[in-house]
Amino acid sequence: MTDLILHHYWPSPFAHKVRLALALAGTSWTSVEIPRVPPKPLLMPLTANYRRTPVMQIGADIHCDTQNIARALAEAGHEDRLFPSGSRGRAMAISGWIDQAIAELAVRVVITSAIGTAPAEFIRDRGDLYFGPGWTEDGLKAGFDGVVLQLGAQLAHAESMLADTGYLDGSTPSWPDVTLAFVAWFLRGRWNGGGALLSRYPHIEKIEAELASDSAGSYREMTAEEALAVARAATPQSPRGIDNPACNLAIGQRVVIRPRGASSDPDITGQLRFMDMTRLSIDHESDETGAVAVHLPLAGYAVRAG
Ligand SMILES: N[C@@H](CCC(=O)N[C@@H](CS)C(=O)NCC(=O)O)C(=O)O
Repeated sequence: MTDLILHHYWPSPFAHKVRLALALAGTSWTSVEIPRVPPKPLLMPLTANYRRTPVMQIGADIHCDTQNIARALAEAGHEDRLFPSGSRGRAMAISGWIDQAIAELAVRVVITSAIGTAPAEFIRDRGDLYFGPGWTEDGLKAGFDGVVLQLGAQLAHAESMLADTGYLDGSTPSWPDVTLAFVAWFLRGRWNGGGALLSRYPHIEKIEAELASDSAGSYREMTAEEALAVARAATPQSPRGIDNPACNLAIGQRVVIRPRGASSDPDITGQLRFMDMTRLSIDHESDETGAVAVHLPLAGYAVRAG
């Protein structure tokens, strides 16, 4: 099978989500380390300017966003391990809720608690990315206690969902549990109040511990230059076409894509290649990569003619 090349950095929580999924899938993978803040000159030629972490490369097919990466892993033969209950839709919905409702608050807590210790450039970059225009360090600090209360409430909902089987979807670990486990890993590792908060949620801690047991899985390292050469030597294998009645765009049309909401993310641009009900793909070309296909989820991203 073609290599699963993960472009990531080890402290990245969303990358950890995918590392846990790779371990759950029991598959080997290839690690390319990328910078924590831009510039990312050896990544962004591959992604048509998507700057976030992680990115999964399969030859000349470039998968952005963890929800879309989970789908790519399922399509690469790991459906049974990631979505054992048979309902990928339900699993994606639960995972999406955890990303939006819990991870978002966890990021706010961790970044706020890092003010004064993390490099100012890092705080500025993440503030512009996550908190919208006009955010301030003082505003984050003033809201901190209230955010911790909200986070605790959302974790309590997740904890109660685990009461029956110990897992979020069925009776074995799956993609939604991976999502909860990455948030727990992030809170525990990066906020000194994380351990105390999590100790209120024994079912969540159990999932965290179970999935962490082999969290790096089996991987080898590759340089970013080698990964670009892999893309150059390959051609995209993903399909073309539109299978979405709400799509008013045509194949080959130039499109602009942005994460929903106000953020400093750069525009992602390319020619529309594919759209079904949950995925959007564009064709993109650069000297470094040749022709690649870049894939994103529709949920959470705004696309328009460009
Ligand atoms: N919705 C995205 C969120 C990814 C995300 O925000 N990742 C963080 C790192 S954990 C990020 O990109 N930070 C800025 C960067 O790495 O440049 C996903 O599920 O992949």
